[in-house]
Amino acid sequence: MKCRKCGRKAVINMRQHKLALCAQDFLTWFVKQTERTIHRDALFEQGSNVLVAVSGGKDSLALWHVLQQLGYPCNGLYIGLGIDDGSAYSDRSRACAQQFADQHGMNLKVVDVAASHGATIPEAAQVTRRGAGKPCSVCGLTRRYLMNRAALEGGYDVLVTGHNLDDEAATLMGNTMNWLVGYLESQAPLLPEKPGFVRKAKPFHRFYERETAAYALLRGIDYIQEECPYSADAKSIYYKKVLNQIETDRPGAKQAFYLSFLQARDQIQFTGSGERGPLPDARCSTCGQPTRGGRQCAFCSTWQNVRARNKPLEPGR
Ligand code: Q46
Ligand code: ZN
Repeated sequence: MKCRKCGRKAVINMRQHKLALCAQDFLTWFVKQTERTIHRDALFEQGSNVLVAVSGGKDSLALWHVLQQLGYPCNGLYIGLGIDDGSAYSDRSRACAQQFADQHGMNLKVVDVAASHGATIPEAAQVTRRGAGKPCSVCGLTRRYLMNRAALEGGYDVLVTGHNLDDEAATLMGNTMNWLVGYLESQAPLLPEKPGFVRKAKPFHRFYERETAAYALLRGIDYIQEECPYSADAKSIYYKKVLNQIETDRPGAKQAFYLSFLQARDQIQFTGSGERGPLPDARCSTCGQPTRGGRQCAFCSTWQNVRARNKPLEPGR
Protein backbone atom coordinates (compact mmCIF):
# COMPACT_ATOMS: atom_id res chain seq x y z
CA MET A 1 0.00 0.00 0.00
CA LYS A 2 1.26 3.48 -0.91
CA CYS A 3 1.24 6.74 1.02
CA ARG A 4 -1.61 8.94 -0.20
CA LYS A 5 0.56 12.07 0.08
CA CYS A 6 3.91 11.07 -1.45
CA GLY A 7 3.52 7.59 -2.98
CA ARG A 8 6.21 6.00 -0.82
CA LYS A 9 5.50 2.81 1.11
CA ALA A 10 2.72 3.38 3.67
CA VAL A 11 3.30 2.26 7.28
CA ILE A 12 -0.26 2.73 8.46
CA ASN A 13 -3.67 2.41 6.86
CA MET A 14 -6.44 4.26 8.72
CA ARG A 15 -9.51 2.67 7.24
CA GLN A 16 -11.96 4.96 9.03
CA HIS A 17 -10.31 7.93 7.28
CA LYS A 18 -9.60 6.01 4.05
CA LEU A 19 -6.04 7.25 4.49
CA ALA A 20 -2.72 5.37 4.22
CA LEU A 21 0.47 7.27 5.05
CA CYS A 22 4.24 6.78 5.16
CA ALA A 23 6.10 7.35 8.44
CA GLN A 24 7.03 10.97 7.75
CA ASP A 25 3.61 12.02 6.50
CA PHE A 26 1.87 10.17 9.34
CA LEU A 27 3.92 12.03 11.97
CA THR A 28 3.12 15.38 10.34
CA TRP A 29 -0.59 14.45 9.99
CA PHE A 30 -0.78 13.33 13.63
CA VAL A 31 0.57 16.61 15.01
CA LYS A 32 -1.68 18.68 12.72
CA GLN A 33 -4.75 16.64 13.66
CA THR A 34 -4.02 17.21 17.34
CA GLU A 35 -3.84 20.95 16.73
CA ARG A 36 -7.10 20.81 14.77
CA THR A 37 -8.83 18.97 17.59
CA ILE A 38 -7.60 21.51 20.15
CA HIS A 39 -9.07 24.35 18.06
CA ARG A 40 -12.23 22.63 16.79
CA ASP A 41 -13.28 21.47 20.25
CA ALA A 42 -12.05 24.72 21.87
CA LEU A 43 -10.04 22.68 24.39
CA PHE A 44 -7.59 25.49 25.21
CA GLU A 45 -5.88 28.46 23.58
CA GLN A 46 -2.42 29.05 22.18
CA GLY A 47 -0.13 30.02 25.05
CA SER A 48 -2.22 28.15 27.65
CA ASN A 49 -0.20 26.78 30.50
CA VAL A 50 -0.73 23.01 30.27
CA LEU A 51 -0.21 20.24 32.81
CA VAL A 52 0.01 16.79 31.19
CA ALA A 53 -1.03 13.81 33.32
CA VAL A 54 1.72 11.30 32.52
CA SER A 55 1.46 7.60 33.30
CA GLY A 56 4.57 6.41 31.47
CA GLY A 57 2.36 4.81 28.78
CA LYS A 58 2.29 5.56 25.05
CA ASP A 59 -0.70 7.91 25.01
CA SER A 60 0.40 10.36 27.68
CA LEU A 61 4.04 10.47 26.53
CA ALA A 62 2.97 10.94 22.89
CA LEU A 63 0.62 13.73 24.00
CA TRP A 64 3.37 15.48 25.94
CA HIS A 65 5.67 15.19 22.91
CA VAL A 66 3.08 16.60 20.48
CA LEU A 67 2.09 19.51 22.74
CA GLN A 68 5.71 20.48 23.11
CA GLN A 69 6.09 20.43 19.32
CA LEU A 70 3.04 22.65 19.00
CA GLY A 71 4.70 25.18 21.29
CA TYR A 72 2.50 24.91 24.37
CA PRO A 73 4.29 25.57 27.64
CA CYS A 74 3.70 22.23 29.37
CA ASN A 75 4.95 20.26 32.33
CA GLY A 76 4.24 16.64 33.23
CA LEU A 77 2.66 15.22 36.36
CA TYR A 78 3.23 11.62 37.44
CA ILE A 79 1.26 10.10 40.32
CA GLY A 80 3.15 7.25 42.04
CA LEU A 81 0.51 4.68 42.98
CA GLY A 82 2.84 2.11 44.56
CA ILE A 83 1.58 -0.74 42.39
CA ASP A 84 4.06 -3.58 42.51
CA ASP A 85 2.34 -6.97 42.18
CA GLY A 86 5.72 -8.61 41.60
CA SER A 87 6.29 -6.63 38.41
CA ALA A 88 7.42 -3.27 39.87
CA TYR A 89 4.82 -1.70 37.60
CA SER A 90 4.83 1.74 39.26
CA ASP A 91 8.63 1.95 39.50
CA ARG A 92 9.04 1.04 35.85
CA SER A 93 6.33 3.37 34.59
CA ARG A 94 7.82 6.22 36.61
CA ALA A 95 11.26 5.45 35.15
CA CYS A 96 9.79 5.71 31.60
CA ALA A 97 8.18 9.06 32.41
CA GLN A 98 11.37 10.42 34.01
CA GLN A 99 13.59 9.19 31.20
CA PHE A 100 11.31 10.83 28.62
CA ALA A 101 11.35 14.12 30.55
CA ASP A 102 15.15 14.06 30.88
CA GLN A 103 15.67 13.21 27.20
CA HIS A 104 13.49 16.09 26.05
CA GLY A 105 14.52 18.62 28.70
CA MET A 106 11.01 18.70 30.15
CA ASN A 107 9.87 19.15 33.70
CA LEU A 108 8.15 16.24 35.49
CA LYS A 109 6.49 16.71 38.86
CA VAL A 110 6.08 13.49 40.84
CA VAL A 111 3.48 13.01 43.59
CA ASP A 112 4.02 9.77 45.48
CA VAL A 113 0.79 8.63 47.15
CA ALA A 114 2.47 6.50 49.84
CA ALA A 115 4.95 9.25 50.77
CA SER A 116 2.29 11.95 50.95
CA HIS A 117 -0.69 9.98 52.28
CA GLY A 118 0.76 7.05 54.19
CA ALA A 119 -0.27 4.06 52.05
CA THR A 120 0.07 2.76 48.52
CA ILE A 121 -3.08 2.37 46.44
CA PRO A 122 -3.23 -1.45 46.91
CA GLU A 123 -2.74 -0.97 50.68
CA ALA A 124 -5.52 1.62 50.77
CA ALA A 125 -7.81 -0.73 48.86
CA GLN A 126 -7.31 -3.42 51.49
CA VAL A 127 -8.60 -1.27 54.31
CA THR A 128 -11.44 0.78 52.82
CA ARG A 129 -14.95 -0.17 51.90
CA ARG A 130 -14.40 1.73 48.66
CA GLY A 131 -11.62 -0.71 47.72
CA ALA A 132 -13.23 -4.01 48.70
CA GLY A 133 -9.83 -5.51 47.87
CA LYS A 134 -9.84 -4.09 44.32
CA PRO A 135 -7.81 -0.92 43.97
CA CYS A 136 -9.42 0.71 40.91
CA SER A 137 -12.08 2.70 42.75
CA VAL A 138 -9.72 4.23 45.31
CA CYS A 139 -7.10 4.67 42.57
CA GLY A 140 -9.45 6.62 40.29
CA LEU A 141 -10.67 8.82 43.14
CA THR A 142 -7.11 9.52 44.30
CA ARG A 143 -5.67 10.25 40.87
CA ARG A 144 -8.52 12.61 39.93
CA TYR A 145 -8.19 14.50 43.20
CA LEU A 146 -4.38 14.78 43.21
CA MET A 147 -4.19 15.77 39.53
CA ASN A 148 -6.80 18.48 40.05
CA ARG A 149 -5.06 19.78 43.14
CA ALA A 150 -1.62 19.81 41.50
CA ALA A 151 -3.03 21.73 38.52
CA LEU A 152 -4.77 24.29 40.74
CA GLU A 153 -1.78 24.77 43.02
CA GLY A 154 0.57 25.06 40.04
CA GLY A 155 -1.62 27.77 38.45
CA TYR A 156 -2.17 25.78 35.23
CA ASP A 157 -4.90 26.75 32.74
CA VAL A 158 -5.73 23.17 31.82
CA LEU A 159 -5.03 19.58 32.82
CA VAL A 160 -4.79 17.24 29.82
CA THR A 161 -4.94 13.46 29.70
CA GLY A 162 -4.00 11.04 26.91
CA HIS A 163 -7.41 9.32 26.54
CA ASN A 164 -7.87 8.12 22.98
CA LEU A 165 -11.02 7.22 21.03
CA ASP A 166 -10.81 3.54 22.02
CA ASP A 167 -10.79 4.55 25.71
CA GLU A 168 -13.71 6.92 25.20
CA ALA A 169 -15.76 4.46 23.12
CA ALA A 170 -15.24 1.71 25.73
CA THR A 171 -16.30 4.09 28.52
CA LEU A 172 -19.31 5.11 26.46
CA MET A 173 -20.29 1.49 25.93
CA GLY A 174 -20.06 0.84 29.69
CA ASN A 175 -22.05 3.96 30.51
CA THR A 176 -24.69 3.11 27.92
CA MET A 177 -25.02 -0.58 28.79
CA ASN A 178 -25.79 0.47 32.35
CA TRP A 179 -27.51 3.79 31.54
CA LEU A 180 -25.27 5.74 33.90
CA VAL A 181 -26.82 9.10 33.10
CA GLY A 182 -24.55 11.13 35.39
CA TYR A 183 -21.46 9.62 33.78
CA LEU A 184 -22.88 10.12 30.28
CA GLU A 185 -23.41 13.77 31.12
CA SER A 186 -19.80 14.11 32.28
CA GLN A 187 -18.27 12.23 29.34
CA ALA A 188 -16.88 14.99 27.17
CA PRO A 189 -13.51 15.95 25.68
CA LEU A 190 -13.67 19.17 27.68
CA LEU A 191 -14.81 19.84 31.23
CA PRO A 192 -14.72 23.59 31.82
CA GLU A 193 -13.09 25.05 34.93
CA LYS A 194 -15.24 25.98 37.90
CA PRO A 195 -14.44 26.97 41.47
CA GLY A 196 -12.25 24.23 42.98
CA PHE A 197 -11.85 22.41 39.67
CA VAL A 198 -9.36 23.02 36.88
CA ARG A 199 -10.36 22.78 33.19
CA LYS A 200 -9.79 19.24 31.86
CA ALA A 201 -9.26 18.27 28.23
CA LYS A 202 -8.53 15.21 26.09
CA PRO A 203 -6.69 16.34 22.94
CA PHE A 204 -6.31 12.72 21.63
CA HIS A 205 -9.99 11.81 21.91
CA ARG A 206 -10.40 11.54 18.11
CA PHE A 207 -7.41 9.19 17.55
CA TYR A 208 -7.66 5.42 17.51
CA GLU A 209 -5.33 3.71 19.97
CA ARG A 210 -3.30 2.19 17.13
CA GLU A 211 -2.57 5.72 15.89
CA THR A 212 -1.19 6.95 19.22
CA ALA A 213 0.83 3.72 19.45
CA ALA A 214 2.18 4.28 15.92
CA TYR A 215 3.20 7.85 16.82
CA ALA A 216 5.06 6.68 19.94
CA LEU A 217 6.79 3.86 18.06
CA LEU A 218 7.80 5.96 15.07
CA ARG A 219 9.15 8.69 17.37
CA GLY A 220 11.17 6.08 19.30
CA ILE A 221 9.45 6.92 22.59
CA ASP A 222 10.32 4.36 25.25
CA TYR A 223 7.09 3.69 27.14
CA ILE A 224 5.78 1.04 29.52
CA GLN A 225 4.08 -1.45 27.24
CA GLU A 226 2.03 -3.52 29.62
CA GLU A 227 -1.13 -2.28 31.26
CA CYS A 228 -1.51 -1.90 35.02
CA PRO A 229 -1.77 -5.43 36.50
CA TYR A 230 -5.17 -4.57 37.97
CA SER A 231 -6.62 -3.71 34.56
CA ALA A 232 -6.73 -7.38 33.50
CA ASP A 233 -10.30 -7.95 34.64
CA ALA A 234 -11.47 -4.40 33.92
CA LYS A 235 -14.72 -4.18 31.98
CA SER A 236 -13.20 -1.53 29.72
CA ILE A 237 -10.82 -4.15 28.27
CA TYR A 238 -13.80 -6.36 27.42
CA TYR A 239 -15.67 -3.44 25.80
CA LYS A 240 -12.57 -2.56 23.77
CA LYS A 241 -12.41 -6.12 22.47
CA VAL A 242 -16.09 -6.07 21.49
CA LEU A 243 -15.72 -2.70 19.76
CA ASN A 244 -12.64 -3.89 17.88
CA GLN A 245 -14.58 -6.92 16.68
CA ILE A 246 -17.31 -4.63 15.35
CA GLU A 247 -14.64 -2.36 13.81
CA THR A 248 -13.13 -5.32 11.94
CA ASP A 249 -16.49 -6.05 10.34
CA ARG A 250 -17.45 -2.41 9.82
CA PRO A 251 -14.45 -0.05 9.56
CA GLY A 252 -15.28 3.30 11.13
CA ALA A 253 -18.02 1.91 13.42
CA LYS A 254 -16.04 2.66 16.59
CA GLN A 255 -15.46 6.24 15.51
CA ALA A 256 -19.12 6.69 14.49
CA PHE A 257 -20.35 5.30 17.82
CA TYR A 258 -18.32 7.82 19.83
CA LEU A 259 -18.50 10.90 17.60
CA SER A 260 -22.27 10.49 17.09
CA PHE A 261 -22.65 10.43 20.85
CA LEU A 262 -20.81 13.76 21.11
CA GLN A 263 -23.27 15.25 18.62
CA ALA A 264 -26.31 13.66 20.26
CA ARG A 265 -25.32 14.76 23.76
CA ASP A 266 -25.88 18.39 22.74
CA GLN A 267 -29.53 17.52 22.10
CA ILE A 268 -30.03 15.54 25.27
CA GLN A 269 -31.51 17.33 28.27
CA PHE A 270 -29.40 16.22 31.23
CA THR A 271 -30.54 17.01 34.74
CA GLY A 272 -27.17 18.19 36.04
CA SER A 273 -26.32 15.15 38.13
CA GLY A 274 -22.89 14.64 36.53
CA GLU A 275 -19.63 16.54 36.91
CA ARG A 276 -20.91 19.14 34.47
CA GLY A 277 -23.88 19.89 36.70
CA PRO A 278 -24.13 22.87 39.07
CA LEU A 279 -21.63 23.05 41.90
CA PRO A 280 -22.83 22.04 45.34
CA ASP A 281 -22.72 24.71 48.06
CA ALA A 282 -21.15 22.46 50.67
CA ARG A 283 -17.37 22.56 51.16
CA CYS A 284 -15.14 19.79 52.49
CA SER A 285 -14.22 20.58 56.10
CA THR A 286 -10.68 19.27 55.51
CA CYS A 287 -9.59 20.60 52.11
CA GLY A 288 -12.28 23.16 51.23
CA GLN A 289 -13.19 21.61 47.87
CA PRO A 290 -16.89 21.76 46.85
CA THR A 291 -18.49 18.44 47.74
CA ARG A 292 -21.82 16.80 47.20
CA GLY A 293 -22.82 15.57 50.55
CA GLY A 294 -21.25 14.84 53.90
CA ARG A 295 -18.81 16.93 55.86
CA GLN A 296 -15.80 15.81 53.92
CA CYS A 297 -15.16 15.17 50.24
CA ALA A 298 -14.80 11.53 49.18
CA PHE A 299 -11.01 11.84 48.91
CA CYS A 300 -10.47 13.26 52.41
CA SER A 301 -12.88 10.86 54.13
CA THR A 302 -11.41 7.84 52.29
CA TRP A 303 -7.81 8.69 53.15
CA GLN A 304 -8.63 9.63 56.74
CA ASN A 305 -10.13 6.19 57.03
CA VAL A 306 -7.07 4.58 55.42
CA ARG A 307 -4.67 6.33 57.79
CA ALA A 308 -6.76 5.41 60.84
CA ARG A 309 -6.85 1.74 59.90
CA ASN A 310 -3.27 1.60 58.73
CA LYS A 311 -1.90 3.04 62.01
CA PRO A 312 0.54 0.59 63.59
CA LEU A 313 -0.65 -0.70 66.97
CA GLU A 314 0.97 1.01 69.94
CA PRO A 315 3.38 -1.15 71.99
CA GLY A 316 1.56 -3.17 74.66
CA ARG A 317 -1.81 -3.19 72.85
S1 Q46 B 1 -7.53 2.38 38.03
FE1 Q46 B 1 -7.08 0.24 38.34
FE2 Q46 B 1 -6.13 1.83 36.42
FE3 Q46 B 1 -5.50 2.37 38.95
S2 Q46 B 1 -5.37 0.30 39.76
FE4 Q46 B 1 -4.46 0.22 37.73
S3 Q46 B 1 -6.17 -0.43 36.43
S4 Q46 B 1 -4.10 2.33 37.23
S5 Q46 B 1 -6.63 2.93 34.61
ZN1 ZN C 1 -11.51 17.22 50.98
